[in-house]
Amino acid sequence: MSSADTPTEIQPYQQSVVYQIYPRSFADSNGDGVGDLPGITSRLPYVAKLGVDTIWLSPIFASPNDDNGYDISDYRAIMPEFGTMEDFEQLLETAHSLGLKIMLDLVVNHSSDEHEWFKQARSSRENPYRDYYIWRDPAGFAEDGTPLPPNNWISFFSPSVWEWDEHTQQFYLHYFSVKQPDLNWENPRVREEVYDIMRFWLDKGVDGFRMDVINLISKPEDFGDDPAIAAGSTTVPLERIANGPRIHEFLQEMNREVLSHYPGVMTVGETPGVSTADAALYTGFDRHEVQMVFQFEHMDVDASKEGHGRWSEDRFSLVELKSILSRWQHDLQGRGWNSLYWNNHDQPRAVSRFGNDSAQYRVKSAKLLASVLHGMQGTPYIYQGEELGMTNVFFDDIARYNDLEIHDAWRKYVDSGEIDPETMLRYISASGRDNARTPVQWDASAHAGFTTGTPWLEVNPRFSEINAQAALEDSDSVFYSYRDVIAARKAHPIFATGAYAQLPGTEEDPALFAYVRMNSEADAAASGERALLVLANFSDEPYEFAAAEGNLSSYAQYAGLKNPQLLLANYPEAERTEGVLAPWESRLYLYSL
Ligand code: TEU
Ligand code: CA
Repeated sequence: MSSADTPTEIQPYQQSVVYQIYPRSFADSNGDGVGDLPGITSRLPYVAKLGVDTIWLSPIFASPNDDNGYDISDYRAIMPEFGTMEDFEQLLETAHSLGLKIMLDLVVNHSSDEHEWFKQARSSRENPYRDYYIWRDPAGFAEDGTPLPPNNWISFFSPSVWEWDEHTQQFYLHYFSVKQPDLNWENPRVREEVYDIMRFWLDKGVDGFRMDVINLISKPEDFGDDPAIAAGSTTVPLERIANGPRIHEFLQEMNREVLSHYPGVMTVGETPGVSTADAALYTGFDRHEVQMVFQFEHMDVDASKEGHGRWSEDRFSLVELKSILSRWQHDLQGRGWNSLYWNNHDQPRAVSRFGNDSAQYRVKSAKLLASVLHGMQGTPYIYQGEELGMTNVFFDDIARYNDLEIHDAWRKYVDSGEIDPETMLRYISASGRDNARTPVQWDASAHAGFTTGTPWLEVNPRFSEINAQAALEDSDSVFYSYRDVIAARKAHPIFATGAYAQLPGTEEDPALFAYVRMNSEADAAASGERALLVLANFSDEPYEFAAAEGNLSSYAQYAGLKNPQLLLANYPEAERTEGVLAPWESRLYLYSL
């Protein structure tokens, strides 16, 4: 970006809005109960109607589906359940004809254990592919001869990050499941393989990549035991494994070797355990790494206080949420670029988590969340069904869940007696990943119109009320509010340029989220837009607020902001009260020159 006295040059990715599709759950075209590529293609006009310009497809590649495609066995092949390469080419062509770009999911921290590389690697210590993965000798042997893992680190999906390979008598490293061995990025041949895969897809015409846990690819130098785990912690030692010593070198190399040769390509790295200072390095405008990262701090606001990771049903604190998001806005302003998201395929549903999914407030609070997120600086990511206000689900039996993380947590906490089954089922319903993965609700027919067969994961029972057909027929639906906020972003450059600040004095307010986006003189002169004001009442009670009409006269620093134009509101004019924000009411004002 630029200095204060010249107008900001806005890059296309900074005005993009991305829609994430989880192919397994989006639309099934052939009745086998599993979403597929032709299903996606048939629904592209729906996505285009929303007004987004880019789609991120969660993995579509050959995979044994231990982690639903995040365990890839062939990076150049389409998962047979999803269709063929021709189906993909058709999808890409249709998307492009509708003005939609396609980003693929690049999952290269690990492969599947069924990838040919790993089959070779585990066949003998001398195999040329051995060094594609990370192998270690045991720390020793127990009295009964059991090999002891090289360290005590806990993985995301199973007790240890180490799995013993009987045949070659060494452990291999896996930060995720035992079927997701970590690739060895120290090996230049591995990096070349990855760059070749990227070129393969870019040459086919894809428009970008979302890079799975990309900040875990550079492994730490110190593989010593983790003291917190030794003292009883049961969570992944993220500080040790994230942002390793060669990470920036690797990303700059990837950029030099591949990305820089494809102008206009979009990139976002998924990066658990990044601070804003790290993010400024990953996304810094002059650093040539990635355009943006998915940070996780706001996903941790409602983490378990008992040390059970995500497994809890505690509500978040708005004060804490505001402080996190505001820090990210502030720290990346002019230095790097934010991604903005409330949910994805790994998170519970936004309206259930941050809003109120009761019949009374579901629609209002879903619309509020759209305005609050899209009003910030960054590139917004909408997760399929979010635009319908889809909600969390409750299944009364662990067997009805699919996600390996949920089943792993069940073994870890319920089978061990630490959490009782009823409580754990509530925790899963509040925070488990399958909340995001129930099929998209297209209409009120059987299985919500997702499939004519039996869906691989049950449909959320609220589908007769919450579905795309009903939303499209209702001009007051969540869908049209998303369409409006997306259109507003595209129409008004200030969404990209304005500097963010919470409205002074509201930081500690437990119900009100209020912020201003202020253009520099140069950006105001160039666009005619001076400021945005976003007001949102995150509560079931009315909120009295003098500035509710966009009247900021009591703030000296905003004295010049006059005659606000109400750009977005989630209550109709007849239901708006002066000086009061109704429950879950949000307003977004624009101040022009
Ligand atoms: O997620 C990585 C990650 O850090 C988490 O959000 C994680 O999945 C888990 O939910 C932590 O509790 C990425 C993918 O988005 C996820 O679907 C995969 O399972 C994971 O990597 C492994 O590829
Ligand atoms: Ca199918």
